[in-house]
Amino acid sequence: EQVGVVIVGAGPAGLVLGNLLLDRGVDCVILERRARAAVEGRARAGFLAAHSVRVLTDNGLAAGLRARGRTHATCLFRGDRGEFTLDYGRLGRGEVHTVYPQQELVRDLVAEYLRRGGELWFGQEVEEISAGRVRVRGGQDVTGRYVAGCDGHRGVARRALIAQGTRTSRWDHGVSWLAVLAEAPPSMAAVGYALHERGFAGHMARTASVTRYYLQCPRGTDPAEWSEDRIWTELATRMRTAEFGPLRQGPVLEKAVVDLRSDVLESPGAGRLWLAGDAAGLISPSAAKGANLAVLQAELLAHALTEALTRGDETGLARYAADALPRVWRAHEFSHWMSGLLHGPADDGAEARYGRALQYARLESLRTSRTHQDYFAENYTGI
Ligand code: FAS
Repeated sequence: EQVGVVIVGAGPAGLVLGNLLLDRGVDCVILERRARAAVEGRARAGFLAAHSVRVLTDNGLAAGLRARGRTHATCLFRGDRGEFTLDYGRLGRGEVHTVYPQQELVRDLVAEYLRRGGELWFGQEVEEISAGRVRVRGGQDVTGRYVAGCDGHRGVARRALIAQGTRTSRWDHGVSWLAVLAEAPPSMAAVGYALHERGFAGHMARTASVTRYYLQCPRGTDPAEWSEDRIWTELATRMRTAEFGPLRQGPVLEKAVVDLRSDVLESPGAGRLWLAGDAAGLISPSAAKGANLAVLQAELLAHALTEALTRGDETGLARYAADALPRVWRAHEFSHWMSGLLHGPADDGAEARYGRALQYARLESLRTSRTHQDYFAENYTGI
């Protein structure tokens, strides 16, 4: 029989959407290709924006992050002219981040969705989506009045919408990051961004005993080229530990290469297929926005689908793009600016020298201009 909404994907977008729909009395089912343990164990994002915390709190989904999340309100920048700290919680709109690992949030959202009586089928890979019908590999078709594609950037839903003629806008930042997860306490109380002629290095707490580090690396880098020793040595160089003190080291739990690319679908849905999260567009992790945009879009889409299914009013769906895209593009613009701040040119020569001078001019402006610091804080934590 037909449900109200078939949701493809149990990541932040699909799970927030499913919980909000159940809360509004809309029947839905979530189809997730991975096993529950895999979904709940995948370490990715870690910084929740104030808006995301508000959405989760207002919808009874914030018990875990309230109990175990930690507010974060400072970031520091290191360059060849020293370091400075921005207490962004006292700048701009005074908003802070909540540090809460994405896999913990996903675990909370799965538990709450099931507690609310939601149907969530793990190990069900969707092969095809057409006009409200979803074909599951080796299983039966599931039909819904609407389908919500929350299956990430390489998902079926995105391909289905592009096949219907939706165009993408895309940007390749030309930079890759070696994303490292270390079993080591944070080395500093702030988010650390280090600019260095050898490339960017980043430090982001995840929990009291696990820290994420990033190292800018050439496109096409194989993570296997980076031994633990080489990782810590390079981080020490770029983080200028000789000048600012040592990093707290520990075993590397995970290392992966992330190519910094961004794209946005010009329309995140049409007819009976509507997308949210990475399926609707990918944003580079430079400014830690991806999971936060997923929550933003899930809330907007939950409202629009509820109106359509309970009152037959599709105005919200027709407005979804107009409501979501200005905020999505604001996040992309800031993330793009941030990428230009963090990453200097790899090669040398007149253009590279010009690019590096711009990079340091941005840093100097952020260090000295209170107006720029307010702008930074508002966009860094805002969505
Ligand atoms: P997801 O990719 O999380 O979820 C999609 C789900 O759909 C998956 O569970 C997948 O198994 C399932 N699926 C896919 N195809 C399917 C099919 N055919 N059938 C059924 N199920 C299917 N964002 C931040 O905000 N802050 C950060 O600090 C941050 N750091 C990051 C660090 C790294 C290394 C990476 C890779 C990303 C980071 N991100 C960060 C971005 C990241 O968190 C994403 O934006 C976020 O997971 C998006 O959530 P979803 O749109 O739900 O997609």
